[in-house]
Amino acid sequence: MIRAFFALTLPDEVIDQIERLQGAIPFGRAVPAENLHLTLAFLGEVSDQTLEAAHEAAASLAPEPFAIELSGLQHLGRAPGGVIAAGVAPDARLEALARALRSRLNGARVQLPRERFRPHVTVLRLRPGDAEDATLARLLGRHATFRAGPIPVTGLSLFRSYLGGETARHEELARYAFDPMDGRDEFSR
Ligand code: 2AM
Repeated sequence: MIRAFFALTLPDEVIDQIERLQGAIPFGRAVPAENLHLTLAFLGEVSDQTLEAAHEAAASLAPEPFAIELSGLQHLGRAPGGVIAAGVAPDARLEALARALRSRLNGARVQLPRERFRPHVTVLRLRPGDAEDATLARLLGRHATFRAGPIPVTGLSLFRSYLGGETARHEELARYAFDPMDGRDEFSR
């Protein structure tokens, strides 16, 4: 089985801005630069066959390129302790892209966890007890004006995630460029 997800990648300038932000937060484990991404759809553990169906579904998307911006910080609670994530300035085109991808995946019978799309870029992971509620609230307040971008959305990527060790390793399996001039990379694994 293959653990996989679709995500947007970030330009170097935005990664630099996030690294500066990570440096200013005195707790939590910073997500390494090469792992920073914006998840559009998490597939979970899937078979080769399902991954192929997901690939076909994503390859059929052809929206116009657009750009988004990161805005503010949030505390999101999936894992114990939760994560600190940069939020995304509301953008209807991003919502539409995530909806279109999810709907094509559904159409291809690729099951997704029933999670609402909440665009964010995870920047730090916390362990329970890393920071008290009041400390977290102060941190989010202090960085409410955090902005980074623009992030050109000219394509999306399919990643494989290898767990184990302190941090997961992500491998880009395919890139789907929206601009026909960019060409499309072949799906390889
Ligand atoms: P996130 O931390 O930015 O939310 C690979 O596991 C990636 O898929 C993670 O970096 C995570 O991105 C995203 N993801 C979304 N839903 C998930 C879930 N239910 N479980 C694990 N990862 C999920």
